[in-house]
Amino acid sequence: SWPTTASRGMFFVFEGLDRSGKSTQSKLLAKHLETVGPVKWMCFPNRETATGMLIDLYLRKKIDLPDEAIHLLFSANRWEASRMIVDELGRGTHVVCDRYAFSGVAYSAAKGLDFEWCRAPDVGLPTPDGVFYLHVTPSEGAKRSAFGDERYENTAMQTRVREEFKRPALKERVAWRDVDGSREVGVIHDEIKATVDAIRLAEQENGHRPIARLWV
Ligand code: FDM
Ligand code: MG
Repeated sequence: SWPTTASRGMFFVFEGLDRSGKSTQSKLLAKHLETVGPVKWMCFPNRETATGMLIDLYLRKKIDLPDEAIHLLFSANRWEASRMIVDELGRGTHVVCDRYAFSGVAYSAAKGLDFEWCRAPDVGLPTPDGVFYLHVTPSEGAKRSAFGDERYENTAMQTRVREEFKRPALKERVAWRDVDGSREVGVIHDEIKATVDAIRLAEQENGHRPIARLWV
């Protein structure tokens, strides 16, 4: 595990398909946590970094890359931020993240890459204290705004990704919670807020566990 101080920030991740509400809910949680202390909101891919610029070109279909190569770039994009995440948590800042390694594995495995091969490069990243998987039924998803024209934004791909997100190996030693994302924004937020506050209280009472490494 990573070295940490006695009191550290908590690390929460939002996962799900495109248009599942991750962005809205992660920002609402960040706002809620700001009432108790400093918060850092982040998203993956971070398109601003060196690897992120290539990822952005790939997603906007300006460049092509082999499935293996883009998979490793997505993972590298997280490793670029890993030290910063650990440092922020160590400083007592809560970190809220829109997508993480779980999207990395689910989207690449959905393209046909071997699941364990996909998981390997992300093994050892900082583990979240809670993952909220927002799920919406395909019919609810269809009611939401139309897909954009980035790569992966089509029904066939989303259907395959949904199946990959069900794999138990994705959730091994991970505090994973399925959240019904078909409900009203405020209802979903209240449920997540209650869970997060319970996790924070338990940590305060039992002492903070060190930040574990993902899938180790
Ligand atoms: N995506 C995202 C991946 O394929 N692998 C990853 O590791 C991550 C973090 O990139 F289709 C996909 C998921 C999505 C696309 O993400 C861009 P946003 O959240 O829609 O910007
Ligand atoms: Mg998208």
